Amino acid sequence: MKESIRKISTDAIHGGSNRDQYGSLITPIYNTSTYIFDSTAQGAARFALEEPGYIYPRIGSPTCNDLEDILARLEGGEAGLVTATGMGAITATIWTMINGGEEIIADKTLYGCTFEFFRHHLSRFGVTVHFIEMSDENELRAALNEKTKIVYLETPANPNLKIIDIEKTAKIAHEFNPEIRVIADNTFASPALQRPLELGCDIVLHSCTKYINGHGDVLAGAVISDQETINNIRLVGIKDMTGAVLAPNEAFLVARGLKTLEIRMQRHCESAMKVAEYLKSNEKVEKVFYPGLEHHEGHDIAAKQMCGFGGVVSFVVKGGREKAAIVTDNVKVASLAVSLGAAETLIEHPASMTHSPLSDKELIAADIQPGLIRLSVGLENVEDIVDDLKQAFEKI
Ligand code: LCS
Repeated sequence: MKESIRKISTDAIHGGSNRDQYGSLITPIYNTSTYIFDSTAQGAARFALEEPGYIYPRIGSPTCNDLEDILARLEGGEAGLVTATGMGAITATIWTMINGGEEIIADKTLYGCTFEFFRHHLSRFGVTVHFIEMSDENELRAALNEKTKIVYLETPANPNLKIIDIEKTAKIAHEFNPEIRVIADNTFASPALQRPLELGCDIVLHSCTKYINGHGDVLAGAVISDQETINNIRLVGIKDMTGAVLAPNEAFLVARGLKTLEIRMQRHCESAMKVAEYLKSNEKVEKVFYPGLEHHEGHDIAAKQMCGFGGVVSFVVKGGREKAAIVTDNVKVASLAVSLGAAETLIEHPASMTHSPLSDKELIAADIQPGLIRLSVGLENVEDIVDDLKQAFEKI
C-alpha cells in the first residue's frame, strides 16, 4: 500500500493562514453580514479585485478562508473553496464549467443525488452526460469526443466502493484533450488516504459532511484546484449561480473536526477491515465490498493509489431486500441512517434510500443489488460493532 501521506496531521492542525489581531490560537467565528470599506475608492478597488480584502461573505470570509487554506494544503492544491454542502460544491463547479451543447463523461456508480443532477437536471439545459464503466479504458476512449468538457468520477464510489484508477483515467482524458477537466469526488477517502490532484486530476470535490468534519453535526462541501479555477467557481458558481455559501459557524466546526482527521481515518480503516473480514466469514452474506479485501476487484489499484482502504463496508445479504431489512432493522449499536464518516456507525439500504432515484435498470448497471447494505464503520469499539451485526444476523 502507498506510504502514509506526509505531514497530514500537522497541516490539518496548523495549515490555516489567518491570524487575527489578538493572536488567537484558533481562528474565531467571524459572524458578519458585510465588511466596512475605508473609502469609496477602496470599495471600488476590492470589487475590481485590485486590492485584497473582504467585500461580502458570499464571496469570502476569514473563518471560511482559513478552512479553505487547510483543505488546499491537505489535497496538495493551490486553492480551496468551502461550500454549504457537498452538493453545493458539485453543482457550483459544474455550473461554472459547462455550457449547453457540451458533454460530461461520468462513471455509472455515483452518489444518488449526483447521479440525479447529471441524469435528469443537466439534460434540461442541453448538457449530455454519458454514464460509462470508467474502469474500462475502451469505454472511456469511445465516449471521449470534441464536445467532452468534464470527466467525472468517485473512488471509492458510493455505495459499493468501486475503485477507479485515477492516474490512468486522467492520462487518457488529457491525452485526448488537455483542456478536459478531470474531477474526482474524494469524499470516501479524504486527503488522509488519497490525493487525486497528485494523480493527475484537475479538481477535487468533497462532501465535508462526512470524514472531513467527522462528527456528524455539520453539512458542508469543498472544492480544491488551481487558483484560477477556484476564483471562477467562487465568482460564478457560488456568487451568482448557487449561493451555496458555507456559514462561518459551520466552517469553525469543520476546522475543529479536521484536526483529528488522520487518527480518525486510521481507526476507521482498521475497524472497517475487521468488520469486512467478519462479514466475509458470515454464511448469510453473499458478497462483501471492501477495497482492503484481496478479492475486491479494485484491490490492487486501491493499494497503489490509497494509503488505507477507508471506513465504509458494503455487503449483500443472501435472500435480497427482505432479509437485508432484517439486519438493518435489528442493529442496536449502529444507527439506521444515511450519511457516513461520523464517529457513530451508520447503516443504510442504498436501493431504498441514498440511491432510490436510480431505476431498477440503473441500479443493476451500477452494481447496486437489492440486498446491498452500506455500513459506515464508526469509532466505537470494533468488537461491539461486530457483536451488534452478529445479533442482527441471528434474527434472519
Ligand atoms: N459526494 C458523495 C460521494 C456523497 O456521498 C455525498 C452525500 C455528496 C457528495 C453530497 O454531499 P452533501 O450535500 O450531503 O454534503 N452522501 C450521502 C450519503 O451517502 N448519505 O447521505 C448523504
